[in-house]
Amino acid sequence: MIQRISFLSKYPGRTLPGMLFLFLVTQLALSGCGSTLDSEFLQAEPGEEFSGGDATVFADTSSAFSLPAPNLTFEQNGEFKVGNSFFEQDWVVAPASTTVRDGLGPTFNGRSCAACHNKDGRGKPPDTPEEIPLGLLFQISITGKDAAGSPLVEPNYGGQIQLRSNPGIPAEAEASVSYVEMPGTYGDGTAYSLRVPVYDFFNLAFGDFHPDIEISPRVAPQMPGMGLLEDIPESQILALADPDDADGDGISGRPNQVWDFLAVETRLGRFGWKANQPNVRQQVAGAFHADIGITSTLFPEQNCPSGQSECVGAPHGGIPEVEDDILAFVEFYTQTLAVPARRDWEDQNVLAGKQLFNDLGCVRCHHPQFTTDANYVVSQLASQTIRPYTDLLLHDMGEGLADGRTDFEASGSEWRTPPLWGIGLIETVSGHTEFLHDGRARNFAEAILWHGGEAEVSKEKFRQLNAGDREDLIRFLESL
Ligand code: HEC
Ligand code: HEC
Ligand SMILES: [Ca+2]
Ligand SMILES: [Ca+2]
Ligand SMILES: [Ca+2]
Repeated sequence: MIQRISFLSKYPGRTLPGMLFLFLVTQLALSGCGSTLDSEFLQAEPGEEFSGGDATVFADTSSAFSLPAPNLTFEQNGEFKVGNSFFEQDWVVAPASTTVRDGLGPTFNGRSCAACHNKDGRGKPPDTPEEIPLGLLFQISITGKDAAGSPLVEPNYGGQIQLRSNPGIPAEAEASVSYVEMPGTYGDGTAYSLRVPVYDFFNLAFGDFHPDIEISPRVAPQMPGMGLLEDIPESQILALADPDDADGDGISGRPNQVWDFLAVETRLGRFGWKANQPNVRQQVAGAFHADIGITSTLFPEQNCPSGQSECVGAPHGGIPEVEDDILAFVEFYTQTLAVPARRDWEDQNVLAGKQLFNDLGCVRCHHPQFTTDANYVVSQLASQTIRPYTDLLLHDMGEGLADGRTDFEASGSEWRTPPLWGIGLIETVSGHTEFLHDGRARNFAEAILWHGGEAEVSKEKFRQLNAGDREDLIRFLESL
């Protein structure tokens, strides 16, 4: 039996044209808002090309996301290289002669970190309904939370759908992605089309999904700058939160509060599309566990729901499968990947686009600048002026983008503002421009046009721009 998840089905009784009508009504209501332009950003700020402070690299080739922070010591560069090798190489089925890299699965989504974060870049949904998703995965849960605030796992399938498995072990399901086009027009009459994803799940190996299943499709983000994001002082992030919209600008911004397995308490969430991971260590160990099937001291149990007998009975690759020192190398590697410098930051059109990025209110969520904390495990990343263009907070982005899955404090329509640094190089590194949490946007314009909820006013101002201004704003994004 096929289970289908589509974003159209969230509008009960409404077919596509009815949904378009909804969009139109909102647009009319908002088109009265004007913006007063000031010219604060029409000049380059000193040093603004250094997106990652001292951890910036001037690189614009396909390896632009893969370089270490330039100021690592000789010894640290060695650790980075070891971490890099464990990030790139495939894990193998246990038992194997290469005991340091065995323990893959029994079920998994990718054989290595790099399988999804190829060249440390951005994953994407499959090009055809026949292709098995790789850089796109599905986190799942059922309605409710456990004592730690975590989403409740689906009883037969766990917290994620593993589409791949070792020989003799059933993969949990097959999945296929297709799209329905949803046409729209800019204020100047130019037509565009947005694609609405539709997900089909079939060959479910352990029975139908629980009736209350919530499914969140997510693509693999690019890797640069994770250590710098980890070192943004919590106080600076919380200062940007406005949960009740006290300043009345229509934008709230809430921190996610998530379970930290090492600290054994709730901490500010920073990583992932809903900020459901508190730090790089847990993000990396969680990826080993859920994505590759590799246990660690942080997540020591094989990722096998109890009803999956072949999975439960399969040989493991050691206790744990990834040793603590290797986990630490991959953590260090992830923390110290440099951020590429801006390109064309002094170009007049780019600066005009930057002005628009300010005037349209994009900066209210894509917060331009922070100073990292003076204390950090990698001292070279401390006290840096960085320009990540994120507030690391959750925002309600409207029904159109909603996955309907709660994730700790994040509701079904809330997403973490993604960092925009490096985003202009995704095309060079990863060979595509498929943006947003599930890769549904095919370019920058579509990514902006999908913004709704708290970003509806910003989106609408963008839709009303003339073609030249739209182009300038996109030139700015390309320069990040
Ligand atoms: C099957 C594909 C896949 C594999 C394999 C994988 N990842 Fe990921 N990675 C993702 C997805 C999807 C996300 C977003 C997860 C979320 O939103 O919760 C992600 C998120 C991340 C993030 C957070 C990025 C951010 O912007 O917050 C880091 C860091 C990361 N992965 C590192 C790793 C490491 C290290 C490995 C190997 C141990 C790995 N990943 C393996 C798909 C993958
Ligand atoms: C209310 C907060 C908010 C505002 C205002 C906002 N954004 Fe976003 N932006 C987000 C969030 C949250 C996402 C992720 C949504 C998703 O993936 O479903 C996002 C995603 C994006 C992406 C895709 C990023 C990626 O990694 O795939 C781009 C590009 C972007 N925004 C640009 C803009 C521009 C340009 C503006 C102004 C016209 C703007 N945003 C206004 C919150 C905001
Ligand atoms: Ca394993
Ligand atoms: Ca599973
Ligand atoms: Ca506000």
